[in-house]
Amino acid sequence: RSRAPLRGALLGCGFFAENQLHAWRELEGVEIVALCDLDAGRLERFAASFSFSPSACYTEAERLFEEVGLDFVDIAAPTSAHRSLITLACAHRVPVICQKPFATDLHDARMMIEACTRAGVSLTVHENFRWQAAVRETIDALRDGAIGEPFFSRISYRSGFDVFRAQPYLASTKRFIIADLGIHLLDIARALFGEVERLGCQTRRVSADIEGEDVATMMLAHASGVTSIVDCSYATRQSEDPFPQTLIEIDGERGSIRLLAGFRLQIDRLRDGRIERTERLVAPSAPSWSTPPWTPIQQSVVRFQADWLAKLKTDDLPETHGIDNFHTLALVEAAYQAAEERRIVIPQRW
Ligand code: NAD
Ligand code: 89Y
Repeated sequence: RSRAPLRGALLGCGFFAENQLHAWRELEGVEIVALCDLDAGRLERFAASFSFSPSACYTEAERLFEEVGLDFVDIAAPTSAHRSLITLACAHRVPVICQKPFATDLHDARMMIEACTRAGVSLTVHENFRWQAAVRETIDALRDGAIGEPFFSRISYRSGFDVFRAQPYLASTKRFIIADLGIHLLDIARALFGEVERLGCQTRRVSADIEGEDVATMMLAHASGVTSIVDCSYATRQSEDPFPQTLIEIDGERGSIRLLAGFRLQIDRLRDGRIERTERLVAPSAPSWSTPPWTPIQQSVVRFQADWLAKLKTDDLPETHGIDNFHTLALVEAAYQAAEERRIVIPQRW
């Protein structure tokens, strides 16, 4: 007998929530039964475009939690709203998925993780870049031992794409590219090479029209012995903009991996004294609702959410559970501190 679908609510119905809702609708055994947004107009437009009845729509999360029986909430509201929403979820014993950056600082992060632990509620951070097809193939190639022990990497994201059109709030935030985008690259660095012992960082603001930094270059010393350079820019003008691709280079004792623009995964392996090259396309398959150039991100949302559902069935922790993601957030904090104080910083550990 098939089980009743899990009942979820989407809290925050803005730009990115659309992807999350589309993705839930692609997956079996789950249904978003209620929506919540503080902005009634936005909520109404969102609900209409996804055919929700007005009775499933709430402008106050508290009322939603009181009136709707839920198996989980998916929080796509801004970071500043996360703590109060997670506190409510804990009070109602409802498992949480929460968008990145999940906390405004590490103290906030600790409070939320501890509250969820006390309430016996699972907390998973919606960290999706490591689920992009091309990035996951790169992670798998490294873990399969394709190039032996890695010692150097560059994880790079350079674009001039106008992200402010869909996400205007990014122009007025004091902390921009590391908190918004670098966070994903730092998470990929952790997925590839593990925890970080020391971090240095240089930032710049190139665009005169925004408040925060739009360029950052970080150097990470991983406990595993790998050095990685994590660099990101939204000020890079190129005739062929790779947005939103992350490019990755990894050097290992027995070869090298290159994730190149155009989703080309190139692996050079040392075999019998010679270097042999393989290359394959690791492009994402586009969901029917995808809106290029966002396809790789949109596909990763489906994969992240599918993994969350799968882990629920096996009782395993999703990769980016709260404590795991605390370490990604700690790298973001360390990067800002390193840039501001012009020194190497030791990231906090849980
Ligand atoms: P947005 O401003 O377009 O949407 C956020 C919505 O949340 C707004 O409609 C707002 O009214 C609503 N909201 C605010 N406080 C609320 C509350 N207390 N309860 C209910 N609703 C509330 O923002 P966005 O671009 O959709 O970003 C939302 C989150 O998603 C951010 O944390 C952002 O970093 C993240 N994001 C993630 C990715 C990714 O690839 N993982 C991409 C883009 C954005
Ligand atoms: O908000 C950002 C994210 O998480 O992925 C890309 C993005 O939408 C713009 O930098």
